[in-house]
Amino acid sequence: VWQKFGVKEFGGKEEFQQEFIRHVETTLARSMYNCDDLAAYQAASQAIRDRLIVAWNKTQQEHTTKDRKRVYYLSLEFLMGRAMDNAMLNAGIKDITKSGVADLGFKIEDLLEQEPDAALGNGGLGRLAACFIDSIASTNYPGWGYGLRYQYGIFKQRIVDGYQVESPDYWLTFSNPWEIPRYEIQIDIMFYGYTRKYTNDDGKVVHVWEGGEQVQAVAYDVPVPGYGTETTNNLRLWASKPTREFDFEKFNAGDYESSVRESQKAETISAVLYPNDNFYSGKELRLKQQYFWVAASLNDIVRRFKKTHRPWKEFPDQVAIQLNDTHPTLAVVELQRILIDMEGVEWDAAWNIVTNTFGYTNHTVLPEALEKWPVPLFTNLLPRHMEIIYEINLFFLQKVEKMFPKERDLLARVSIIEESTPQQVRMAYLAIIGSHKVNGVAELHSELIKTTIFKDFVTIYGPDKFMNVTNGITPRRWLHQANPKLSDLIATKVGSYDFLKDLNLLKKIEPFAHDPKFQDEWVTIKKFNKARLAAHIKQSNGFDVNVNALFDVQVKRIHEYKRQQMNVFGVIHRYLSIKAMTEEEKKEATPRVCVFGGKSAPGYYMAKTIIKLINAVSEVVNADADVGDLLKVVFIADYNVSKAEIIVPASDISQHISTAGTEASGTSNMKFVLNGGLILGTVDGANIEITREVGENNIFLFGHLAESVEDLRHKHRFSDVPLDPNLAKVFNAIESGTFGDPNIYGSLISSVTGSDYYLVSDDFQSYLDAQKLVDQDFKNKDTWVSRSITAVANMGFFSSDRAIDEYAESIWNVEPIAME
Ligand code: 26V
Repeated sequence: VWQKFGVKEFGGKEEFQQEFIRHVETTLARSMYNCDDLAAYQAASQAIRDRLIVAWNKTQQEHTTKDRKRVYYLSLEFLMGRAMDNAMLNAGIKDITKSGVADLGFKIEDLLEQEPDAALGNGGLGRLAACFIDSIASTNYPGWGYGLRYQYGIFKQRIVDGYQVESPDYWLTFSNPWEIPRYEIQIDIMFYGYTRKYTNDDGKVVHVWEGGEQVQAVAYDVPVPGYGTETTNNLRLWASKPTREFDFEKFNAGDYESSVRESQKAETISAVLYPNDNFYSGKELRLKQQYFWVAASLNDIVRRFKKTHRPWKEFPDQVAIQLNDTHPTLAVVELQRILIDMEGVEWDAAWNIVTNTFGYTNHTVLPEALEKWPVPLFTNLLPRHMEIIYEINLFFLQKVEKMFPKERDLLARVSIIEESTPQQVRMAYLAIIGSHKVNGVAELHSELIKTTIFKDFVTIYGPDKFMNVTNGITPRRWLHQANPKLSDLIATKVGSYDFLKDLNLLKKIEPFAHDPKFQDEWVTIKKFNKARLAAHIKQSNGFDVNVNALFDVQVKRIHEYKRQQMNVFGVIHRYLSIKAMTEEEKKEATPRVCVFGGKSAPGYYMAKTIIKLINAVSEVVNADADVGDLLKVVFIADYNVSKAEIIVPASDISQHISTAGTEASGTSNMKFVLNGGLILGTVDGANIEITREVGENNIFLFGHLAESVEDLRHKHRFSDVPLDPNLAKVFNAIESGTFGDPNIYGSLISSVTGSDYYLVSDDFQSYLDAQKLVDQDFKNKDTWVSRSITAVANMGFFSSDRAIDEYAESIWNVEPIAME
């Protein structure tokens, strides 16, 4: 089946083997007698890479010749995971590679294990970017990703004495076969310095920016092969290097050491990914990263446009740029600067070009995640950009004043500059003003941004500028790669693997939801995947879990708004209930394995305390002979993309239990359901649309709705709200030392007994009720499996291919290019 759309340039198995051996002997300078799994992985990936490069070249040539509009996805994060399996699948060469290495004495699974994750992202936002570029290639859009080539990805997590301990993720130790360094593409980037203006011979005022520090951006290209298509797009990642003539003066003055030290500083710009998820901290190096990456990318895009010799006004007909959150918002200012300062375009004409080029995607309403840069820091680092921002703001506020002459407060509210001490640049406002479309990532979220954080902008621009594009996931990685057996079973009913390109074809399995044979096969696959996870748990955590138990999973970044604390309080409640059961009652109870995983931002005390509590509970519960198989608690360390590929297919239930209105979309919710797990969740983010698609009988919803959240918070602030009685019992157990030193958990408990900002107590009873229903329903195996099948059958909407089509149609105005 795969061979059908294999990359044409890739010959058969023998050719692959020849290439493999050649790479072992020449590229790696090893012999076949001295080739371990790591070397074999490297040789195999070199052989695959060669093919990708051929397809890549062909695609780029085709796109250049056809000269149609391209889309550029600017994201500071691309959480790609491993590349090899994906490259084989998308290029249609998995079978020949597999049997090719098998003949030579290697197991393909062992080779795949050798690859480190490309973990250049924190969580949902970064993984979404990875799914999106897969879909852009798979649906034949001419599109590039632009990001940073961090030397250190998201830190590695170990659990020591129950606590998270971070260590650096230096992922480039053995070089990276999936990137092509482009040493010839070097772009000078300026920082600091000062601005001047003068009047030129034509009487025009010209602005110049004399930078104080210069670094160089070097391009690294990562081919992005589409699935079942010849299209291979590009992900261009920038690395910072010292400029050629770094600090010549010092060098010549004989101060060699400090000269080298200075030059090394340049490399720190792209050295490390900031490990915060949904939290902003105004570090200068972070702003430097943003400008470095934005300036390099725009320079590249503009250079490509200029080669076509079109007039500037056609720029938006050739170029669409999507801003993944506010992190690349400086691109708005940089493009305006290029046009007016470097290219001599008039302000208004330039601004038209800019606003027609950009689209902005918002990914969070959490106030602590919104970027605001202090004006003094900004002015020092990017003096000319600050001037341009003032100008943009002035024109914008003049327009608003004209439209709403009597509303003085409005001007202060929507100004890009917040009048605090010090003043702050509100990046989201700048992104809105500089874009022609603004979108949220799920229906509820897109409504919320219109009625809360961006309300005034809806008044000013009207509602059409604001829209929704619900997130999606790539079925290639999240179904076929992660769960090949389920994909194969589905293919027997769909009649082909076409559902991997048109996910709505999943509908064809719905008639088999009650078919006993199909159900049996479905259950067998789920068991297999649970056994695979159980083996992983045995290896990493050292104990056995019962594969017949209900696997209940919550894996995601640890954050109070995602409410892992509510989950672990629920686990404690379950533990206390089991302790109080008679032997008869125990026989009736549903055994559970509660799986947790996720990283806390290194400086997030409360999230770290939650991790400690989960591990403390795990230790006590798992060692308690009274409990036996009825409850096991597992914290899987270092949750990442490749672990998700093992964990996601193994869930019976997964939890997506954020306080209503706080999780913009969530995307792992989609992954779990696509793999036959059901959701226990709140009425939040994409859970709402998942419910609509799969039917409310096939999801366990609970908790207060977003519209009640404000009132509830108000009540907590201004009156004594009694603590939920079951939660009180849980807190008593913690405070009496059941899980070790209770002092450790003091602040966690008082965050709930106090203002309970995330409404843990308010939702707790409803949560327990939903959990009880899950326990009961899981006993009825027939209905459970038919619900699982029905849910999967209705997940077509959540393909990232659909999301990309929506962006292409309503924001980018780009069309697919068929390869000839
Ligand atoms: C990210 C970062 C990264 C490090 C430095 C500071 C900082 C500040 C803010 C943010 C914003 C992160 C927003 C985010 O990750 N949102 C998630 O986006 C997912 C994809 O749309 C969505 O599924 C999740 O619900 C949402 O939380």
